[in-house]
Amino acid sequence: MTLAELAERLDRAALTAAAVAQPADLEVGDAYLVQGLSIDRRRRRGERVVGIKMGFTSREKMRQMGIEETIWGRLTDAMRIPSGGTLPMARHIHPRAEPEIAFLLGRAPDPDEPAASLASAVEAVAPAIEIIDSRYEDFRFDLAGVIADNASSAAFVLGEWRPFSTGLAIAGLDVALELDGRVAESGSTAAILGDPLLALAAGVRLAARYGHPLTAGDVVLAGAATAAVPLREGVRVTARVEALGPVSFRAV
Ligand code: OOG
Ligand code: MG
Repeated sequence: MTLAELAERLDRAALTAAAVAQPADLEVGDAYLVQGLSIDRRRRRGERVVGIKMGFTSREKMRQMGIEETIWGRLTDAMRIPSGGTLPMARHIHPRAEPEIAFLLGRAPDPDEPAASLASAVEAVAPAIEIIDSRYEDFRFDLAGVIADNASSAAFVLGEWRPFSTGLAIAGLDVALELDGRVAESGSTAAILGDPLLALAAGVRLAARYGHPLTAGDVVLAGAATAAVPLREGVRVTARVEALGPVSFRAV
């Protein structure tokens, strides 16, 4: 199978909510090419890339999925659910939700910039929920497989943006994910590579390395602070991040 054929297969799996088998013998560089090709298909349907999401930036996520390497995927405008909005379960295969924080870039970051100076590229931060939905059977994959599948990204919800210029401390904030008002997962933003700004630095560097330099206006999801929880129809999901507030959606 060519890389373009694999991209088409994964794109169709996402469109039809039908899982496919994992590719064999794929290399990481080729996997990012497949990811780019599948995003090109979305672009041709009118979607716009609005940022990136980081994956496997916390121990909890690495442990849950058995992958130890930080990855990234592209976010498009069509993946965004308004805060308080709904996620149609029928359009997904086996979706899961995880609590995150999001950065909004105020300027183009330099891939060689240290994390400390990258803070000045951040315009605002927000609490976020990412909905992941592997296009592979049983939600199982290896490193190259999940990269080709756009790091399982399916949808995301952003809470209220908070200006970052004040130098707001974002490492060590309590995080909780609630299902119908009951805490299902809890942790801290410190779980995200020790400091979510380090996840941003990794994203800036990795995306540039694979031909996707970030720019002003881009959104960056830092990666989940806790394990992801499976969704079921009707459930209301809320993430609460200390000092940043709540964000929620309902699965329908
Ligand atoms: C891959 C995506 C990981 C995160 O926040 O760590 C991710 C997956 O778990 O399916 O989004
Ligand atoms: Mg995530």
